[in-house]
Amino acid sequence: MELWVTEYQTPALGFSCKVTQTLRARRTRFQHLAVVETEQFGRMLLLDGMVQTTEQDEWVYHEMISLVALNAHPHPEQVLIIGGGDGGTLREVVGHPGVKRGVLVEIDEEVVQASRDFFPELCCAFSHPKAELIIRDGTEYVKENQACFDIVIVDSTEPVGPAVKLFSPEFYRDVYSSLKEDGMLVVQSESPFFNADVIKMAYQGIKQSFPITELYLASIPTYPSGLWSFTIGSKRYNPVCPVSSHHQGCKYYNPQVHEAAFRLPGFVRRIIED
Ligand code: AG3
Repeated sequence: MELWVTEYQTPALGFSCKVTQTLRARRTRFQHLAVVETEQFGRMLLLDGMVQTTEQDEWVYHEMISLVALNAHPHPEQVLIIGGGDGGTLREVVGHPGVKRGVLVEIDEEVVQASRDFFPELCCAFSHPKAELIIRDGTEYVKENQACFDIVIVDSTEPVGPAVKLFSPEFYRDVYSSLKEDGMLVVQSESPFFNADVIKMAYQGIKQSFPITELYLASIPTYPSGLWSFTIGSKRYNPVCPVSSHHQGCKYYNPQVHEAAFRLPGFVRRIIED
């Protein structure tokens, strides 16, 4: 019998992968978690039926959510990641030579456990000497930690379930306060084809607190529409800048991609300009 897993990316569109093995499928305290082995993309982590990461294309997202800000900031020493319990973003952060400490605050420890059990390429980050793992609600953590981070990365799920708060102007204000005076925030802000409302919400919310707000894009085959966006809020440094960057070992990110990622097609520009 053939088994397929389908993410309903819109009410009228499904993205399906052939499954060779179901490795975990259970409800955690916060969400439904599944890990399946797919023929096309290797192991895949899904939360509430939405693809979070796969062995075959995780590097695009994890490089692009981390390295743009890490290379635009002149001294990215203290970095906080909210969400990202699979460890992929943490791996990029602690692998950056300028970083002294990468703190990951994840609400659902079962995501971390799934990564430890099934994604060796991601969970290797947890044992890195610069890494610190905290199981907690990130919104509380940022309120209690003022003016101490150079970069905050929000590696959240979609704005449903535990992640709703992570897309609010109040949360962006708290992140602003948790950053040093020249700090930067990066969030994953969904697909311009299917989630223009989320992009608008993130962009406008960040703009209320940060003097510099910029959107950039990357191509991720397993996410809805394949075209994904990230939004940066910056207190001082303009991320749209030439970088002589750290990119050894990268498969997607390099200095040219850094500059190109901020060049937006007309329909994307209009989402943030309206
Ligand atoms: N977090 C963003 C995943 C969003 C995917 N959305 C979807 N499949 N509808 C990924 C976490 C990886 N560290």
